Amino acid sequence: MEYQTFRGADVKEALSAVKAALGPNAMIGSTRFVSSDQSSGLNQSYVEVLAAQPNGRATTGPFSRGVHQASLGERKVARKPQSRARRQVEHTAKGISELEREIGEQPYRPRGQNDLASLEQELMTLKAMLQDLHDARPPKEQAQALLAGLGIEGALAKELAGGAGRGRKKDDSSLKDWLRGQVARRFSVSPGLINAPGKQVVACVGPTGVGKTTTLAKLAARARLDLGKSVGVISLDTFRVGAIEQWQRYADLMGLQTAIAHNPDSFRHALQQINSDLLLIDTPGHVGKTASDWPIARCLESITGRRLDTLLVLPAWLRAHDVESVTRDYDGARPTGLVATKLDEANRAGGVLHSAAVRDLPFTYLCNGPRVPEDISDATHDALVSAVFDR
Ligand SMILES: Nc1nc2c(ncn2[C@@H]2O[C@H](COP(=O)(O)OP(=O)(O)OP(=O)(O)O)[C@@H](O)[C@H]2O)c(=O)[nH]1
Ligand SMILES: [Mg+2]
Repeated sequence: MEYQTFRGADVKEALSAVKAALGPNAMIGSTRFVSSDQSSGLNQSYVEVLAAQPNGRATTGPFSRGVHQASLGERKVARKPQSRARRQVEHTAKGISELEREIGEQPYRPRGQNDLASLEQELMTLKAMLQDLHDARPPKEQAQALLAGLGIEGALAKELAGGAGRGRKKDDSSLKDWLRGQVARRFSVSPGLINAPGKQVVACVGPTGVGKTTTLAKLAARARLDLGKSVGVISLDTFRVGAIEQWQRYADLMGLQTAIAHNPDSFRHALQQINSDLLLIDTPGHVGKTASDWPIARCLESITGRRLDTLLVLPAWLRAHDVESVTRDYDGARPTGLVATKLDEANRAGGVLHSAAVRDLPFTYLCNGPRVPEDISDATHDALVSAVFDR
């Protein structure tokens, strides 16, 4: 099918030009709103429509360059606006009458009178076209598009969206509800980790600056103030400036036993010194690529006789691909659970689900701010689904 180009001040005007040249059954290949470079001092914007005859034969239009221009009011179109223009392209594959029906209800306003209203009308038309295209996609693709908007991608998105086509056709809102159920079923949670009876050790591992120390301080405060437990901290972070002083301040405020360990030997020594109900292990973010670069795994291995939970801490704004590779980087620490931090800073929080997917780890805590101890909550299924979907 050979397409010709038609231009007008707005969609309606361009379609009139199409109709005049190709007749009422013309097929529309695409419409686009073209906004040309204002610094050139030439005309700023117009609508361009590519159209062809339904039988596929091109006709010779009334304009020698093959571009059909409606009057465009008093405005002149730059000769080569495409080279510098910003474009919004919409492929429609629609008949002209269908398009005209869509915009028919809206009153025509000449561009010069009310540019803003006219622009709004065009945007509404484009939006309606996009929605049509979205609705015409198979349900599985629609579900994957919704998941992509939440930061859930690739194989995980495919897996969660599988089965979206079964049963009655779903609109966007019921498809979203269905996906919430999928996420709740697919991922496990382990809320109330520090509420367990008996002696317990919780270590936080993860990249630099993700919120390990802050999360542990929140847990220390909860255990001390809400549960009345004795709490000790061993910090393996001799790397970051101020790390030791930071724990000393928390220790003074909350009455914690603290120790610093520089290597596996001093760690074992500290383990014998601290006999609290809950022992927290803080680690530096820096991670070497080999086990010998990173003695923390050996430290954690020396913990016996107490339940050990090693939590991989990841910020909720991390993208899926990075989440997966960071999760693999921390295999050496043998994480048993996940903490998603910085939910308050994330536009999309679905990326962290990729960590649980690659290593089948449960979510334990969700952190949505830096305040100690307020900004932490147990990772229940409801809280996890809401963190991912209700942003
Ligand atoms: N907005 C927001 N900030 C957070 C959150 N958790 C921690 N922070 C802030 O993030 C910064 C880094 O937090 P830390 O707890 O020191 O991070 P870390 O992982 O221990 O960092 P390193 O020890 O340097 O590896 C601090 O300014 C915290 O206040 C959170 O959930 N939301
Ligand atoms: Mg730290």
